[in-house]
Amino acid sequence: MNARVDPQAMSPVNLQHYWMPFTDNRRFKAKPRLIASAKDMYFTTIEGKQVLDGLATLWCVNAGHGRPRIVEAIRSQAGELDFASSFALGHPLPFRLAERIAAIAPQGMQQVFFTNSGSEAVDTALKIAVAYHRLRGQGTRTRFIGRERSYHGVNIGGTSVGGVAANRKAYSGMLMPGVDHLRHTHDLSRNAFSRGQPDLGAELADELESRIIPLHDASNIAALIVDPVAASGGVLVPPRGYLERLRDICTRHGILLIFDEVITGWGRLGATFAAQHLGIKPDLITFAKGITSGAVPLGGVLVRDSIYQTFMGAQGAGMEFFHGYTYSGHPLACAAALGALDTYAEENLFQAPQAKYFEDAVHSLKGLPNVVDCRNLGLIGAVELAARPGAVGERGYEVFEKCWDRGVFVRPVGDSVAFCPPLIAQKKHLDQIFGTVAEVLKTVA
Ligand code: PXG
Repeated sequence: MNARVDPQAMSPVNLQHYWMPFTDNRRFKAKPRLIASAKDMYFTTIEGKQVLDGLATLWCVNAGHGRPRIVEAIRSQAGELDFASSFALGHPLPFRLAERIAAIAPQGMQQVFFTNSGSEAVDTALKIAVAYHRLRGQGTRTRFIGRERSYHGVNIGGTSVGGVAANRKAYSGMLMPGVDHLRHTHDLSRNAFSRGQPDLGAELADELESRIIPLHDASNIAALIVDPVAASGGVLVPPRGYLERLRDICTRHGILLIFDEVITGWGRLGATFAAQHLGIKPDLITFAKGITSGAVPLGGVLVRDSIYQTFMGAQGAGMEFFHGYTYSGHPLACAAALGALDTYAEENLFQAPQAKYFEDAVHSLKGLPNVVDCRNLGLIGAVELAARPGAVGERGYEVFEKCWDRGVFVRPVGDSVAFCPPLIAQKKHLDQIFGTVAEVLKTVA
């Protein structure tokens, strides 16, 4: 652990002008936590303190921080070609990257559309779904089904299909029409302390066919979107058989199934995507975060070949899909992604090597004060605490702050505390994370 403190970062930082995203700005600015540098599993704060990254920072630094292949790829690409667009012009990198992704993607999903973020990937997937149905003469299929407590980013489409109430509240009047939601799958009365996928709850999928499809009619529904593990919704692991049932129902009714794999992709569960780990075939997969191990923003949509072929087979000449971002396929992002994929492959990180040790560590928290659930899948997990009466989220936040003070970064999601370490985490890192959380839980009333 070499503390490397940037002298510039040590100079006082004026906190006034930066409006921080998804942050209690007033609380943060009263007690800031500023990172100066990061290497492998550790941050160094501007005070020179080492903090273990127990959340792959924001569920994305899957290869760990400052990994040489990624750093070098970005550095050399910046000197070679800083930017060329992909609008009727091109450069080799996004083609190369798409080829690399296709080689490790699910069979039959060999086409990639690039965006800059998960939010853009989600809105792109929704547009692909509607445009696809229209091209096939099913232009009435414009509705979407999401799920309570699922998170699909912050753009209008993603906020509309998302099911995190706090993210929707202020924008109720501007959300997309024509969206309905399945109920979420969290049920501690039946599934508390499940290791891996809970045994009970597959039947929750049936609501799609028994309630939602009859209400709207399948001929009006474009797609269902779900995150295989609802991560920022509280790490909700899908019951055994649940996603399979959703797949079957969608197939029966011509509804596309979108897996939002922004967090579950890139090795998090022990395969490139959750779809492969769980053996389920979605029609579209959205991804972001881990594709570059967080080093440069990049997202995208992986598309079933038959959907792409529908666009390419459309009548008449001209652009097939009226959609794209200035920075779709940005050279620096593609270079970072190629460096990340090299790192993942060389170190076999997609096998989530410590998943079993992680499971035992998460469940070792059972029995500590206020713990009502421990849950996990692959290298993602959570401990849920009973909420304080009248102060939902406060207990979770206190655990987060006290862990930080003791040199471990984890994320509070309401009164759950989420764990999502970089895939390079070794046993000693997991011992530090869960040892610290256990110590802290004993001090939190
Ligand atoms: N889908 C999923 C499943 C995500 O987790 C997005 C889409 C959006 O990605 P971008 O790159 O646009 O942020 C995400 C992002 C949290 C938290 O509270 C999680 C995310 C973003 C912000 C906060 O844990 N995930």
